[in-house]
Amino acid sequence: MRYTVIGGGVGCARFVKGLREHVRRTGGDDRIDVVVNTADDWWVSGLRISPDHDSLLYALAGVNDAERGWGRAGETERVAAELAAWGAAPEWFTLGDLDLGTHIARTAWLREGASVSEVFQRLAQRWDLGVRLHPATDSEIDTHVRTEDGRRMHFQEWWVRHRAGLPAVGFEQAGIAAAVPTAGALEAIAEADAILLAPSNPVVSIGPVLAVPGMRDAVRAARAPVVGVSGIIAGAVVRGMADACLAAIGVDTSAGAVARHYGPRTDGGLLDGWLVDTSDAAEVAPLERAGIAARAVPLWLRDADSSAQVAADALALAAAVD
Ligand code: GDP
Ligand code: FO1
Ligand code: CA
Repeated sequence: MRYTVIGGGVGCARFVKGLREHVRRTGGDDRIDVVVNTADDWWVSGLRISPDHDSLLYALAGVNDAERGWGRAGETERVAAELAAWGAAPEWFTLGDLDLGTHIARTAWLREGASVSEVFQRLAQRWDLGVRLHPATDSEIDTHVRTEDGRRMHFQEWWVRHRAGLPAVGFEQAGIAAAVPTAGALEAIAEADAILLAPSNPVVSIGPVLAVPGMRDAVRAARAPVVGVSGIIAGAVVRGMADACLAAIGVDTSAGAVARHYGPRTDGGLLDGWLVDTSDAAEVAPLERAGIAARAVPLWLRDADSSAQVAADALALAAAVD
């Protein structure tokens, strides 16, 4: 079987690790592909950083800083201190020494003409990830945030410097109209036996992937059932500031509102099924009435067992709606 996940950074990494664990435990030779958001990517200090990809890469390789959710374990910041001394990096954005190795390698390859897809492949060769990562597109589609007070800034400045504290009125991916899905992403979607939306930030992690021209249509046209996992439990995001993103686009921070935001596949949307946490079981009946098969199961991705179970539950729902 082939499973294709669409997602972003930390939440996607936890879910994909659970899916990988589930596949390992069931002894299958199933294949997992991830279509990864690249709209968080940013040019800083002359280097191209790719937070969602790197969160997935490091987590699947087991070298991530699990507490922060980004960057490497055992990190040092000697170069960052020098960059700060030179005034060559924003003081609110820290690039660790090990992490800088990744950014320098990526930037070098990009400058030699490698595509983002090729960079993904080269970085993945170092570790046995057990999962294939594909950028949604090889084009630069950096998210920019428009704030209520009329400013427009890169997503990283809004998210890290301002901790998503500046009320936003919209998010846009510059240049996305000219972007095309990568061949790897389209193949993974077309050949999947199940397509899973990770419990990622619906606005700035999954939204940009789906906004690449042709991507939504590819998902809707796929033969595979599409099942999503709520990243909101009991009316709150599990971590991060996705609620600030949802508020900016007028979507309530609830498991049901996010599912309706993606929409039922039978009515122009994407979802055949949706998992909500047991604490949100009241959302199931309304979602069923809206044409989205729903199940209430524990959705905390705490460890290998709980994460593998969430993955198993998502696949069980996919089989039920197929
Ligand atoms: P980011 O790009 O690094 O912000 O990570 P993602 O967008 O992939 O995922 C962030 C989302 O994952 C947040 O909105 C969280 O609500 C969600 N999330 C994090 N941990 C968990 C978890 O244990 N269970 C569930 N269901 N969602 C989670
Ligand atoms: N997040 C922070 O809150 N502070 C940082 O200094 C920071 C540095 C950083 C460096 C590389 C990288 O890949 C991610 C980094 N992040 C940092 C996380 C990142 O800004 C966001 O978590 C993601 O873009 C959200 O998806
Ligand atoms: Ca992200």
